[in-house]
Amino acid sequence: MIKPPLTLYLAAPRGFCAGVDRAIKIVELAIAKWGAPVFVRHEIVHNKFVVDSLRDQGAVFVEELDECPDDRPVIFSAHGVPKSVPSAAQARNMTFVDATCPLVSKVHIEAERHSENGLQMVMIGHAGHPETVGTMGQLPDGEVLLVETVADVATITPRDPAKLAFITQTTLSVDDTADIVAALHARFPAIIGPHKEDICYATTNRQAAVKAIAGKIDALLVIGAPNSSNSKRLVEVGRAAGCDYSQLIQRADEIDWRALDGITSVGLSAGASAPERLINEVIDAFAARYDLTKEIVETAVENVEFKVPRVLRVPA
Ligand code: 10E
Ligand code: SF4
Repeated sequence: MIKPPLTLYLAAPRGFCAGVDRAIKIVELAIAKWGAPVFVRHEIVHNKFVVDSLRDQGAVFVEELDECPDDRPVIFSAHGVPKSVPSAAQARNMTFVDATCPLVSKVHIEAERHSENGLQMVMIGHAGHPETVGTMGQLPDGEVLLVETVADVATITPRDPAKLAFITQTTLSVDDTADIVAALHARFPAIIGPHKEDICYATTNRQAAVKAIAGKIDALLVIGAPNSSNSKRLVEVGRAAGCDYSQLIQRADEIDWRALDGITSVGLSAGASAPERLINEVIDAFAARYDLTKEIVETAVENVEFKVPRVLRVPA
């Protein structure tokens, strides 16, 4: 069979970020240290394949702390938890390890600092997402006003418009967030916040890499889970940058080959929680059907690494 030619543009960076890498290591090291079962509150990262593989190693995934016994260790997911969660674990004398990404913890600390300075917070984020729930839960109810869109900015009613600060979820669209931040500054000139927003390096870099390929491709495939905020944003960025056929897939068997009929170039990226083996699986699936030329489009080099908590470090 003669295979049709196809160029596969591989966005770089893509896939695992330092916070995901650390969170997975935390679960593995906790199982090695304490044995199975180790409980994990919420999916450690939003990826079924990561979760399944840790479950095979002895992790038990639950949504709430109430579902964990007092006498087994529990890990909090990389997305962060409201303050009430570690407090409840402490009250029950549980062993717990917080796998919240340090870049999410940084936002928690920002919120607390502003609140101590008498400012009410505005959070730009997605309602109900565990990171937003965790970050808002650093402060008492009512202290954080959530905005999801530019239109929401007009609807919030702060206690004192002169005493406001904003924070953001780390995985938002860089461009959409810039618009929301501009609307906040326009309505509340005294609002203070980070230099731009709190979107992390990994989110920013993956979106920039997708933008760099979107103009050259007939289709974009992003590997990631339907509940992965940063992965979904990559699909939106691809569409906004001109690639109309931008799709989120969990793995190779979700590729709609009929929709790709007649195309000659495809872009491939992966969310921060998608393992590289799923990326390789997709590349192999293309290689089986096409005479493939691979081009890596690298827009940034990442060398961020986060240490695991001291309790899990092997003594030297
Ligand atoms: O849904 P998200 O993108 O927030 O999470 P994820 O598990 O897909 O990727 C890792 C990102 C985290 C932990 C949030 N900063
Ligand atoms: Fe941390 Fe960013 Fe990865 Fe979230 S996406 S875990 S904030 S590095």
